[in-house]
Amino acid sequence: MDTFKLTTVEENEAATARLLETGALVGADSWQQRVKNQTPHCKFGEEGACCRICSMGPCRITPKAPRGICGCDVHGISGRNFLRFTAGGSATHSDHGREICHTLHTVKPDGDYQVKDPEKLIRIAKEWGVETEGKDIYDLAHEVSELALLEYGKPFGVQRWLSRAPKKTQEIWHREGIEPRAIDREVSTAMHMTHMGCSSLPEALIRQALRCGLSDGWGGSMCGTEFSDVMFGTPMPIDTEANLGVMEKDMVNIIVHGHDPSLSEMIVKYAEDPEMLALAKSVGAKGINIAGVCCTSNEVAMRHGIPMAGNFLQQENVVLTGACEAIVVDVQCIFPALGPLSKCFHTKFITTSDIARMPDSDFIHFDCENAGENAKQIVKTAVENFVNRKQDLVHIPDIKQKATVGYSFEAIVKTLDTVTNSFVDVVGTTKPLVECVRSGVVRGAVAMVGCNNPKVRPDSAHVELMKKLLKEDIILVVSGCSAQAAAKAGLMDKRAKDLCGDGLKRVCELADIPPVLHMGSCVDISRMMILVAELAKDSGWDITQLPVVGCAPEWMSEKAVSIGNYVVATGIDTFLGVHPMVKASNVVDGLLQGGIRDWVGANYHVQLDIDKLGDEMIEAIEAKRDALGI
Ligand code: CUV
Repeated sequence: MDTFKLTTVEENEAATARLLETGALVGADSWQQRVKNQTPHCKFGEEGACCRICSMGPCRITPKAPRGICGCDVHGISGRNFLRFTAGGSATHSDHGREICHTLHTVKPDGDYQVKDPEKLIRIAKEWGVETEGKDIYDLAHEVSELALLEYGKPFGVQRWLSRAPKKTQEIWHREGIEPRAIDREVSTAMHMTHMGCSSLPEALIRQALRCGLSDGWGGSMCGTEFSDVMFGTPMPIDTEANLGVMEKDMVNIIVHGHDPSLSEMIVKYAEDPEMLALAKSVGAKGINIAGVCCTSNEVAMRHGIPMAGNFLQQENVVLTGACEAIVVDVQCIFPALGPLSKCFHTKFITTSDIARMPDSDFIHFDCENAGENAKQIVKTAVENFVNRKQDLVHIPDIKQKATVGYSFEAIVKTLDTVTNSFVDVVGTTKPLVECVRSGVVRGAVAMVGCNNPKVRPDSAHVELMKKLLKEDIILVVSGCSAQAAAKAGLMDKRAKDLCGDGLKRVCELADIPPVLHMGSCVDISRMMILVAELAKDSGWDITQLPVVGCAPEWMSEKAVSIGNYVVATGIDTFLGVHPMVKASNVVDGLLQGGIRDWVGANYHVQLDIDKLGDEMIEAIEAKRDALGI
């Protein structure tokens, strides 16, 4: 058996440095260079003291100019900026969810998209009061998809998914007036409130930011996750590999990047098509290798074991290997830099969505009505491009790790059932985990999520924090680029259990799990919401009492802020390693880092010193334990 060793951040950096040498040879630009060009950043922007909402400005707030032309002060300006930032993220996740609902509307027994998890569909239908008895499963899918789509614009009432939360949490949302109504309405309201001459009261703006976040996590994202599972299968533990070394020298490499599994599922399917495989052979390749970047990677890794080439700040690296025939993207987190970069190589940069059009790309429109045909054309384009590879530019870093991924909520419960006899005698609940926490074998859990950001040494915060927490018997549930950071490091290899304290190590052995559990993509943070909701119900504790915190140490996107808002609004303290752009306003910053606790029982904690951030999380978890008397 080969010995197990984590991949270090330094090893990743060395691999990147080698790839940048190739980049220099072909005159490629890089994010590393662009960061230098952009530094220092505009302080007004970075701290939220710049208002660009009307054309009397832009107005910038200084001690000498404490108000914008309309008279808005810095608190109103940074509060509005924060709310708009949230609305961008919420809209993005929720629109992804909407696309998934539309895909669900196209399912056919013999179609490109089918119902792979009928049990889940029936469960949701019953939850929503839809008659399921004697109904064809495909008719049911269409009916539920229409109901889900109505959640985006319904004129009355609040989100259906809210009823999954514990009663107490629902009461808090109601009491605070932050129950999300129609998903699109919360985004619209946010845009309306932040228009010139509307809200400038920080409390009102932050309250709407929480509500708009909730419409994402307990609305649009939950649609995205749940209906993806219905069509593509609910993830169960599966083995895969992670890091650039998953690219294959002798094969056609197709990188899928973005978010919506409607596309990546079809690419994966058509890469196995005999006709495509024969075509690959005919151009001299040994086969077709699909690997992923960003959340699309999480989606196909969780369901098919497709390897993960890397996370957000590694997207340029896949092209720099010189061995990427095509990088196929849909929406979100895609660097426009991939256009010009791909032109330095033979790589085809294939955009597929009207939502994400970019210069220097080949646009092959992908829609769920013609999914198979479109996917086949994309795969074919990539395969035919193999002959254009410039062999002297090819360098694939010899660096990868094994990972076990696929811990959906359902998979976690199933895994817990296997150890049930050791702890409790019921199956199908989170009670074994509650007992581990109650007894102190596991001290608590951290949900680590979110992106990379050049403001933090890539992956270092994710990985160092995870290592620190595991030692303290704190289990990690992760998603997004944090999950990929963990997988690349080797923390999803079951052998990583040796990094844990004795308690958590024993749990990993008993349950046969890695100590860091991959729960999926960013929209799948809705899975984490379901997990905490069930933990609260099974333990009898409120969510705010659970020794659980959220953490996004390297976040960068608007989506991350929307997520942060729904996690906090659900009653979970959330720790950030990058400051949201509100520092100019002590009122807004004070609300986020303290004041909102009076509303929802949790708040943000910002700490740029990553080691201290870890200490603070451990303290927060221990304080919750003390309060529970466990
Ligand atoms: Ni949706 S949002 S960089 S891919 S986690 Fe990765 Fe995750 Fe942030 Fe984007």
